[in-house]
Amino acid sequence: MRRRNTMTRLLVIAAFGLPFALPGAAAVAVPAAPARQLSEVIPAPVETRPDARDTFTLRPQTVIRTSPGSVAALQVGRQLAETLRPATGYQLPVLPVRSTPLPEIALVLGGTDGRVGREGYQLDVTRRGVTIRASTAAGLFAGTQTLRQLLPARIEAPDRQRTTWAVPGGRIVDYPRFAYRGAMLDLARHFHAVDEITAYVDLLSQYKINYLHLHLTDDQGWRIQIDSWPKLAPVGGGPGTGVDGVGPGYLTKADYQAVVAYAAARHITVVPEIDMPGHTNAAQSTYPELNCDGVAPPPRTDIEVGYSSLCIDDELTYRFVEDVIREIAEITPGPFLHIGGDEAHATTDDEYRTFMQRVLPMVAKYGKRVSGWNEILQVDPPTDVVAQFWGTGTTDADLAEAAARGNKVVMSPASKSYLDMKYDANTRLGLRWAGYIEVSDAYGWDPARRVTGVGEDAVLGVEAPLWSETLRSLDDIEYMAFPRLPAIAELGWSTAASHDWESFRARLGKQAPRWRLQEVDFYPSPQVPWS
Ligand code: TNX
Repeated sequence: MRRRNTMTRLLVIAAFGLPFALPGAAAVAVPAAPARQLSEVIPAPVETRPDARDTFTLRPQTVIRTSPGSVAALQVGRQLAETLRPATGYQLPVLPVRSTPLPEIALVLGGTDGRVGREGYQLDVTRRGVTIRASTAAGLFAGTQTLRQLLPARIEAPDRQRTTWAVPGGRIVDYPRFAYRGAMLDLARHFHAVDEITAYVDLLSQYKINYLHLHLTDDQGWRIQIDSWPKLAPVGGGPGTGVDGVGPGYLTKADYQAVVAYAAARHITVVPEIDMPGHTNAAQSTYPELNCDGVAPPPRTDIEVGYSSLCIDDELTYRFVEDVIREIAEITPGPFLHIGGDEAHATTDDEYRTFMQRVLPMVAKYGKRVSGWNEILQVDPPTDVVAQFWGTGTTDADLAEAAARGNKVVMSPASKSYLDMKYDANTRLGLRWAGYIEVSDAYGWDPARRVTGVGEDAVLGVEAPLWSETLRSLDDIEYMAFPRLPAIAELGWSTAASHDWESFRARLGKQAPRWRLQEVDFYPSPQVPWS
C-alpha cells in the first residue's frame, strides 16, 4: 500500500531534521521526549485537567483490559493493542476488566460523566494506569485515538527500547460539537483502489471523523457495480475512463462492502453518492437508452461540468434510478444515501423539480435518508433531507429558508473546506476556482456562523470534500488532505469557545513526527511551526 522503502523513509525523516539511524547501526542520539500535555490533541478536547504529579508509563507488563461481555469494547482493545505493539515491542495482552495489580489501560463501558453522550469519552491517567470510559464502543474508540496522540511519536525501531512511553496525568472529558464530521473522496474523476481508501480511513479515524462520503459516479466514470445494469461499472469505469483517461477502475459490491466494514470497524459510516440528474455522462455513454435521443455520447475525460442530464420525461430513467438506489441501499448499512443534484445546468428548473419529486421518495422506499448538494433545496424537499452546502458566499436564501423549516445542513463551504483547492499559487496539484486555501483559511471559520440564518441547531456538521480531477495517487490524496483535514476535523468536534489559531497551529506542528512515521505526504505549510 505504501510504496516507500525504509531507506527512503529514513532519508525523508532526515530531510525534515529528525535524528536518524542507519539500518543495523547503533542508535544515534535520541532526543529527550518533549513533555506532552493533555491538551496537545487534535481535535482539541472539551475539558482537560492535567495533574502534573501523575504520569503513566507503558511498560513491558502493561495489559489492556476491556469491559467483560462486550465484543465491541474488546475490538477497540485489540485495535489499540495492534497500534501500540509494533511501536513499543510490548505484548499488551487484551483481557477482561478486573481488579489487578498490573499496570493497565482499561476500556470501560459505562460510568461516564453524563456529558459524553454517544461518541464522547472520559480519559483518566494516573500512575497506575489509563482508564477510558464511554457509553459506546465509538466513544471508547475516540478515547483511544486521543491516547495515541498523548503517547510519544515512535522513534525509529532501533531506538524504541530507549523511548519512554509516558502519558501525562490528569483527566479529559471530551465529546463532539457536531454529530456529522465527514470527509469525501471522489472516485469518479480518478478511481482510488480499496487499499488507498482504507489507508485514508485510517488517517481520518485518528482525527475523529465519523462519515466517509464516496462520490461514486460522475461524467468521467461510474465506479460501483450495479447488477441490473451490468455494463455500468466495467464499461463506465473501464479502461480509458477518468480525467485524462488515466483513472480507470471500480468497486465490486464485495469491494464496497469491504470498505464499509473497514470503516465501520473504525466507527466511520460510509455515505454513498450517486450524482444525478447531471454528472451522468459515464452512465449515458455506456447505455444509449439513457439519452433522450437514444444516442450514446462519447466518454468524457476532461474536467468540464454541467453538460449532462438524464432524460427527465422518459420512464426508463426512473427504472434505472430505482434499480441503482435499491442496489446501493442494499449494501449500505448507514442511514444516508447522497443523490448529488449539483450543477444540473443541462436540466431546466421544471425538469429538475419533476426529477427530484420522483426520486426523493425512492430513497425513502429503500429505507435511506436523502442527502444532496444544496441545489436540492430548490425543490423544497421534506425536512429529513440533508443539504450539503458547498457555496463560497455567506448568504444563501434557499439554505436559510430550509434551515428555518427544519432541514439539517452539512457545511462544506468550497472556499474553506475543499481539500482539492490549491494551498497557494505554487501548489502542484489541485484547482483554484474557489480560491487558495492555506491552513489558516481551512481553520478560520465557524460552521454555525458561516451562512446567515443557518445556526448551531441547523448544522448537522462539517465535511471536507476531496475532488480528484488532479489527483492520481495516495500520496496526492495525503498532500491535499494534510494538514487541512485535521483543521476541518477540529471545527466539527471541538467547541466554538476553544477555537484558537495559535493553539491549533502549535498542536498541528507537533503532529508532524507522527505523519513522517506513518509516511503521510503532508504539505509543510509555512504557517505552521513543524516539529
Ligand atoms: C464542483 S462541488 C463540483 C465538482 C467538482 C469540484 C471541483 C460540487 C457539488 N461540484 O463536480 O469536482 O467543483 O472542485
